[in-house]
This record gives sequence, C-alpha cells and structure tokens, in this order.
Amino acid sequence: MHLKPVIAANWKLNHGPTDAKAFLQRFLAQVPKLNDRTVIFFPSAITLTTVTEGLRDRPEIWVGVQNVHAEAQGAFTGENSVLMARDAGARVVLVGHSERRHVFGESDETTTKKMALIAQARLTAMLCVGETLAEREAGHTADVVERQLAAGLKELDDQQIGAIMLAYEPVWAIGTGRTATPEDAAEIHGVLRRALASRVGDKVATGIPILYGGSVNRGNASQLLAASDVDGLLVGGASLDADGWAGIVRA
Ligand code: G2H
Repeated sequence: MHLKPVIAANWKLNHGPTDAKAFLQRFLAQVPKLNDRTVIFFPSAITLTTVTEGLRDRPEIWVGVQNVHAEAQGAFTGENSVLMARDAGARVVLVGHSERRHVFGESDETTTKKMALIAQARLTAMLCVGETLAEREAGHTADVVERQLAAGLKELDDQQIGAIMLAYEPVWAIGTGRTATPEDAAEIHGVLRRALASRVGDKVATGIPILYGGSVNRGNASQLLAASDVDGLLVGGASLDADGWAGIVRA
C-alpha cells in the first residue's frame, strides 16, 4: 500500500433519504475526522442530496453516484446526468460496475463514452473491471480486465488518466459471499498497474488508486487492504449497516 486508502460504500438500490439520514447520524457519531483515508459514499441518485447535506460538516468524506448517462443532457427519460450529479455535490462516478455490465448490458463502448464525459466534467471516475467465473476458469482474467481498462481509458489523455480510480471486482465474488484471496487480488491489481504503467508511465500509474470489491466484510477488509497493489475497498452489502461500515472504515 503506497497511497492513502480509499474506502468506498456502494449502497446499490438501498437506503432512501430517510434511512440515509439515520445512517449518517449513527455513522458520524462513531467515526471522527478522517485524514489518513478517503471515504466515499455512493448512494442512489435519489438519496444523493440527502447524503451531501448530511456530510456538509465533513468535507473530507466524498460522495459519488453509481452511474450516469453517456450523454450530458437531452431526451433521455429516466437517466441521470454527470452535470446534475456534479451540481448536487457528487465528486466521483462509478463506471462499468458489473451490475451495469451484466444486468443492464453496458458495453465497453458505453464505458468509453462515460469516462470521457466524466473527465470533461472534471469529476473523478471510478472504473470497475472484473471477470466472470467462466472467464476466470478459462484462464482469461487478465485479458478481460485489460480489455475493460483499455476501453475505459480510450478517449482520455495522460492527465485525465492520472485523475481516475479503478476498482477490480471479480463478478463471481460480488454479493455471493465468495471473496478473492488477498493473493488473487494482488495478482490482478498487479496486472492492472502494469497496464496503466504501459499507457501513462510508472509515476502516474502508481498514483492511481486500485480498489478491490466483492464480498468485502469486516472480517476480511484488513487482510485485503494489506495485499500488494490494493489501495482501497469498494464495499456493497457490508456498507449498509452504519455500525458495520464504521468498523470497516476504521479498520
Ligand atoms: C461489488 C460490491 C460493491 P458486495 O458489487 O461494489 O458489492 O460487497 O455486496 O459484493
């Protein structure tokens, strides 16, 4: 670990404004000002403003959105805009989460467009990559994550690449209770770091946080964070309970 760790909560389709208010009250009472780690909340778009307002006195904690549309505005009923997310206080945007790719059919081409749009809006993109179980068993993990990474970086210049975050989330470990071992995570994080270095050089590549996600919990968080090239955690289910999440953040 060479960077300030990034510990991110992906609430997915959980916690409306009422729940979020109660969560933050309980969470903030247990977690004093954080200078040695970056904590991020990814609430639903409907809950975004509640969370940014609830964290008004804690500017060291970031808030982000789980997705934006590939166009900034227009006739796209039901979508959310990167510009509106920024206006509402979001600083970071998840791109290509496996549920976007596998449940909603998001393609590499779409992640390319979203990454460019987010960079133009000067927000931080957190690009998610990860292989399915079939891809892993066929020995294709490195190829898959390198392809997804290349698509995400395709339209970005070196400076824009230096401002992103990455998350490695093996699909077979998401919400399944199966976690990659710290060795599995270190291996693929190393693949990603080398791919970044070959695109933008070692110096920029080492400054890009690479988070691990997939059934992270209070019991395995410290071990995963200690693995080589693991600079943070992206946590779903275990971030939904304020006490449990406070425990992971303090780990
Ligand atoms: C992976 C992760 C958060 P969980 O999707 O992005 O969720 O921790 O529930 O596996």
